[in-house]
Amino acid sequence: MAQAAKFENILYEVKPDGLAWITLNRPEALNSFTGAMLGELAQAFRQAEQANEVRVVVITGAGRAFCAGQDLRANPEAIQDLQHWLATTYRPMLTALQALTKPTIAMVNGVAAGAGFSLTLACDFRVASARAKFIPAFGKIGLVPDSGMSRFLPRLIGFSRALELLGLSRDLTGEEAYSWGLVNRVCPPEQLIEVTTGLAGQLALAAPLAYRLTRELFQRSPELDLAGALSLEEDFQGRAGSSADFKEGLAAFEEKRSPRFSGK
Ligand code: LHQ
Repeated sequence: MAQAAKFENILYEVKPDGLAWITLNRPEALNSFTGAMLGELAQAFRQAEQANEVRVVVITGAGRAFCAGQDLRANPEAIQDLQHWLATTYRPMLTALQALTKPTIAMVNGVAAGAGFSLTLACDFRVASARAKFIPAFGKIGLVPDSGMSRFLPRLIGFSRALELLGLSRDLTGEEAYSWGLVNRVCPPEQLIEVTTGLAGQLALAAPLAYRLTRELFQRSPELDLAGALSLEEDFQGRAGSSADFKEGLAAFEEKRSPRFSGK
């Protein structure tokens, strides 16, 4: 059953196919973040995590933009004390997003600037319209990357390219972002929903526990030496191997059919 929760700055809708669609909904300000919107996003991520029927979460923007980063007018306190603002508004939002055990996709329909660019990086996957633009923005106003960008971007595209983007305040089109390995899919704007839904549909069929543990292995391995990485793999494989999904995977193999994973 499709359901809609009440928010003022975002739209939240769960479709019958198990996709939760979260739409940043301030198109008149290019969906730039306000404190209220960041609070609603954190709440929506927690809601999606708790809802059993949600298999995949898609984040996008209403109108022509994905998100223009921090609203530079709406919250004067954000500009006065950036450290406090980041810690009390962006951090809870990003923590709730990272705590999602379900796959997350940023469907980048237009410009993604500053913290809006960062939000796309904090998602597991990025699907970009050819009309999308990734705009670092921070350097142009004398700021450093925030909202997780310093962690995510160099891991995705390497130190040198990340520093080129931020150091030169260089924008990337959707096509360039694809050729740099920053986005997983790029497509004409009119195919964006179809391509995103196709990817989400495939992810919804993946074994949820194995997906979650695989993501954590990749997140933690850069900080581990080989012995540490092997230990973590052994631990997680032990957990995956004692799951109902592993039994189902083996049964499906024997019966020459597609598996139906429950996440248990
Ligand atoms: C906006 C915004 C916006 C308000 C467009 N705010 N209205 C964290 C913590 C604390 C403080 C600071 O920051 C951070 C993290 C960050 O995110 S820093 C980066 C903040 N973002 C930016 O610097 C981007 C500013 N925006 C732009 O450079 C352009 O608007 C872009 C390149 C995104 C889009 O350009 P256009 O397609 O030419 O659109 P536009 O500039 O005409 O914008 C349309 C409207 O949206 C316009 O309003 P208006 O009333 O004049 O029609 C803009 O003022 C408004 N808007 N971004 N961030």
